[in-house]
Amino acid sequence: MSLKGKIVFVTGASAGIGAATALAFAAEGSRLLLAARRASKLAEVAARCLDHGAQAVHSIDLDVRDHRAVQQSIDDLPAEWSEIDILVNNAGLSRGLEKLYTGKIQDWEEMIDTNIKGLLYVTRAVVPGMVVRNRGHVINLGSTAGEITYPNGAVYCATKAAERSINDGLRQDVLGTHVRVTSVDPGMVETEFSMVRFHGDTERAAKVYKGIKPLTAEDVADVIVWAASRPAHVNIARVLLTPVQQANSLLFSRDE
Ligand code: NDP
Ligand code: 8X3
Repeated sequence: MSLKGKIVFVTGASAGIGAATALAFAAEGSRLLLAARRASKLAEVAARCLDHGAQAVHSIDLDVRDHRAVQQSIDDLPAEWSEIDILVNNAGLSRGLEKLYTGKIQDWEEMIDTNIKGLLYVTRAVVPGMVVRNRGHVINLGSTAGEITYPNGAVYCATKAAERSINDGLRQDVLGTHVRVTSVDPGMVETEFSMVRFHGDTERAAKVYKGIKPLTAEDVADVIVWAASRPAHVNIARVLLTPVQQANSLLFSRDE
């Protein structure tokens, strides 16, 4: 299926997987609707998308945790941007890596509000239009963390397990329409993710990837574009991808 001219809405497009996904769709000649909180980073990605071949780019300064702002920004879209073809529900984060009984409630709330509630708010605002038009594709970012919970990560893993349920539930709820629903579930990807998790502790973040060649954001973007470009009658339900040195969220083979 050609992605040329399709309107692709990517949340969390200012960095990492979201930015790489925007660039990958740009190279297909799509029209990019980009959202994140850091407007200056988003502007840089928008400019690069145009250089990469995007037909057009429209950026929205948006915090997905604010459900009124999410609905308003979809309602306020200029007419030429309102018929979203593909939604990439990518905005997300982890905060902290510690035992549940010592975890910080603020960290939990940020993860739950962003990864679960934010994803729901954006889905709720965008999917009704897809159902009315009887076409569209929602691609959610899951994780190996949603499959197998790892120590000290219970709340982040729970948010990704929730993503999995929401992904499967939405696919059932749009049955009878031509809307497609996919979860792309990566293992370890080197992005700003660990820096955000450890609140800017670069040394701790670097240790996560020690002795491993992690996935790149581009590897994940590649899978997202692949899922979106299958023929219209094909729905990819879920793709699980890891670095070759990772078997699942618990088992790694690190170089000495
Ligand atoms: P990054 O930290 O590099 O990027 C996260 C993106 O999400 C940023 O663009 C950030 O933008 C945006 N974001 C965070 N909070 C909000 C918010 N409240 N509203 C709007 N945008 C927000 O991480 P990744 O690219 O690695 O992560 C992207 C997704 O992939 C996440 O859902 C993550 O859980 C998932 N994932 C990541 C893996 C990894 O190992 N890196 C593996 C498996 C899944 P801004 O700060 O400008 O708002
Ligand atoms: C991100 C991958 O293993 O750091 O979802 O949780 S992991």
